[in-house]
Amino acid sequence: MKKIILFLIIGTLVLNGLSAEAINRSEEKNEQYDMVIIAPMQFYPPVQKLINHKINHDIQTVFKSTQSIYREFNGRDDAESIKFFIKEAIEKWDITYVLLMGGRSSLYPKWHIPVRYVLLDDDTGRYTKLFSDHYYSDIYKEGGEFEDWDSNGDDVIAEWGKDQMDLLPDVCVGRLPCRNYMEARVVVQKIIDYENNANGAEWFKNLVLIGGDTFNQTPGYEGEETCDYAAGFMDGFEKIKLYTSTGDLTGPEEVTDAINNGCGFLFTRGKGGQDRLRTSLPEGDEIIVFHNKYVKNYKNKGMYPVCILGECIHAKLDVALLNIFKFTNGEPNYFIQDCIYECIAWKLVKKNNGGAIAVLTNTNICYGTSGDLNGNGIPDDAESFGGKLAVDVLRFYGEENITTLGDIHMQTVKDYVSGFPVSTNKYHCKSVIEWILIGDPSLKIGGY
Ligand SMILES: [Ca+2]
Ligand SMILES: [Ca+2]
Ligand SMILES: [Ca+2]
Repeated sequence: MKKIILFLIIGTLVLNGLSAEAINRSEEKNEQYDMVIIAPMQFYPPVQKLINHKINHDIQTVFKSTQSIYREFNGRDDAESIKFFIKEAIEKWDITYVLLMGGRSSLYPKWHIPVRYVLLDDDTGRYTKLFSDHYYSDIYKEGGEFEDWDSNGDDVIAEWGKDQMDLLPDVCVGRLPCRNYMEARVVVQKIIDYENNANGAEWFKNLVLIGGDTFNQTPGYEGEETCDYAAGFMDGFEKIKLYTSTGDLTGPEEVTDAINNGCGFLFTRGKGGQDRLRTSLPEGDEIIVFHNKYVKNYKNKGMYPVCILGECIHAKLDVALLNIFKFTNGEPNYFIQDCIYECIAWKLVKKNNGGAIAVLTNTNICYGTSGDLNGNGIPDDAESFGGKLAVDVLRFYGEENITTLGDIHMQTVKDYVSGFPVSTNKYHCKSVIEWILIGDPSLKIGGY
């Protein structure tokens, strides 16, 4: 046993040494790249496999280890060092996509790749800060200066009411928040299988829509109305409507069946949860639609949907068992679920031989509305906040024919930032900074 452990340790050391050289060589090779993958050195073998696959499809891709970033760049913290590197990668290599490959490291509240916390209290009485990957996408202020999200220069980054943030994205960012080597291996294999095999497949043409009565206290089935509106952009897709009003959605079983039958997209609008998604039946009883405990039932090998989960907090990536110490120390933003409930978005993407290829969702509490008060025939829920961002994924795919996932995510953000007062209204600001892509931003939707 001792010998095996020794071998593994030595193996890692050798690997680290070799990879660093290989990376330096590959950096010198090209002048231009489409994508950079940022990951800790220990994920290098699956990253290299993904790079080979991407290059086969003419997405010129390069690896940059977090270790080398921290050596070469001198930000105020690790996140800023990574952002300095991304800026250089844009200017030196003209990159379009940044894949952050790394999340929490194991049980510890440490990060393979950190998130940026934003201090914004939305008065919902729950969270006074949230994290955002949009930080890595908003590289420049208007005029081209580096956007540090600390406009008042007090060294407190991203403080609502004090720091003005540009919020216009400059590069497409997606994250695969792998905690370990095994997770990295699984998600890389899923991406390769998907991009090589989804094209022309029957299952891809299925669009699953999941909704019910989001707000019992107001008339109408808000979730279903938003789903119907989103479905209107998807000509040529078979719409599979799992709605509570029709009796087609009564619990998690119908959702499991729909996933196992295969679908290209799965769109939901209901009530959120870190490890679950809920909606209501006509008589008002709440049902669970998704839950971590059902993910093991998804046996859709090779038929992985892009999931648009338009609810709260499905991408709460900062869960770690040892948050328990922060929790007991009275940190206002940690709750017991932040110690024990893995988030559903990552659970779906990292599932081996099943689940999702990517999830677009929110890292914190998001908002919804009801009815059509502005009388334009469009449900108001689909016109602002998380509802609009979710709907716009299908709009940019179905109507604008954008087929690369990161481009779509970036367009939804640009559209939101230009249409709403994100720098003066904290609810609009929060809506856009919490909207995250859990997946490969260069993913070719529907495969090659
Ligand atoms: Ca500041
Ligand atoms: Ca209602
Ligand atoms: Ca309306």
